[in-house]
Amino acid sequence: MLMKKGFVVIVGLCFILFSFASNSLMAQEATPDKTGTDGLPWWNDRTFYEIFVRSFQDSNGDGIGDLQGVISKLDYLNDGDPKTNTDLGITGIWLMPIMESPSYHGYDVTDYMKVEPDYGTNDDFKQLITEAHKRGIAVIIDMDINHTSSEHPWFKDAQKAGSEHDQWYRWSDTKPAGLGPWGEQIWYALGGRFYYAVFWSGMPDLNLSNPDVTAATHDIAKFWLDDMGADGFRMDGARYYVEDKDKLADSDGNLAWLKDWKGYVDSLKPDALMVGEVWTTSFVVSKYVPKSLDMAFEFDLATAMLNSAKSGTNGGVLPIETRSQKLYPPNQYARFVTNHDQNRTMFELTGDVNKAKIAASMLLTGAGVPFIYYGEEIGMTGAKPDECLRTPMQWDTTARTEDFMAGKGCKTNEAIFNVAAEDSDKASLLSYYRDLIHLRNDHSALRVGSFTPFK
Ligand SMILES: [Ca+2]
Ligand SMILES: [Ca+2]
Ligand SMILES: [Ca+2]
Repeated sequence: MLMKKGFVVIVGLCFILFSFASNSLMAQEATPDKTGTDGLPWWNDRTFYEIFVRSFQDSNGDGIGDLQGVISKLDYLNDGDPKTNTDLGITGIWLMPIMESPSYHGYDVTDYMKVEPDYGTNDDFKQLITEAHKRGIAVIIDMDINHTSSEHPWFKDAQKAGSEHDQWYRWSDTKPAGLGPWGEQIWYALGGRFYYAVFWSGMPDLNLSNPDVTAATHDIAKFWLDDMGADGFRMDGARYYVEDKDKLADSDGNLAWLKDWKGYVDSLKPDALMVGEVWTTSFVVSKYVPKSLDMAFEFDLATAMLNSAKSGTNGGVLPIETRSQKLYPPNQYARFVTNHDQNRTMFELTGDVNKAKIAASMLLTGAGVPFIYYGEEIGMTGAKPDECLRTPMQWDTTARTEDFMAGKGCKTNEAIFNVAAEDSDKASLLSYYRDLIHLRNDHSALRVGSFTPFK
């Protein structure tokens, strides 16, 4: 059981109060390290920040965000000095895909051992790890092994039936009946056969039931943990790795495969974090934790928190918070409001800063490990299509565009919501996020405490 150092109270319509049973408000604790607190893993001491590298900061004037750009902005996230609170207080980063890819988003990889050239080099990544660690920031990376790019050399070779890589993907001589989880096409014609791709024709699913393919994914994990120094992985599309006939998601085989994969990762680096995207209801998500994943994103809770902030009512947050405490091992879930696949929080809250502050309060004072999508802390807006959820970070009033945004009609709000304007404004959303994250950093009750609801 958790030590009851403190508790968070949610009363009625979104009023959130704090109470500290044994920690005084003046208590200052050291910057969290990887030893963990009160017997919980190190990640429970962290607040993570999700970065889309292409849109964060450009370092070399080509207009494309890159790893050196991220390095140049680390002090914004955390200056490494526990005595200052002028930074955001971030203690973990999730980098969206950084491996070589032909797409703007990078979820379709062509070389798993190489940083996307738009973003820099493998050495740039190692430098980022060094600079982040210096500041007390852990770095996890997107691991995208359900599928490769259709441009990956493995898939190109696999198109020759009987080749070494033939059985690395899922082929059928005739087109199987049935559609995907969203009613979409999943079998695509190529060279007289059909291949399986659950997300998109450009991302053929790997045949992870093939031990050779699993071995290849082990090599990838080893490379990033041992050679490159990553602290863990965000497992993309973790419901879909292994199919069982018509069961395309959450099959028993999927959970078993992921459990084995996690065992391999733990054998390499026992404290590596594996947080997964299992985008479905909590009852299914919780089956993955802790054996197949260390943590998973709590989508039901995210929806409830957003609806609550939007409507000004409890919005079902309390029952889901309470349920999460029962479904998962203590505090082993990732809380967030929205991510790179969803309309931005500020869009959903129609630009209402006070509502955004309520959302931030729920995000940063609850159990589990909070993840903040870049720009959420300054109130960036953005609504589908996906490109418009991933627009350049608004450091100042300069309107920035990326090639991928062309023709998408993205509406941005940098004129009002930007770091420069909000930095010195004590009433700004940025200041509010900063205060809450530092409060969480300073008080273990907020990071690893238990939760007691009051009516
Ligand atoms: Ca660049
Ligand atoms: Ca600091
Ligand atoms: Ca799959």
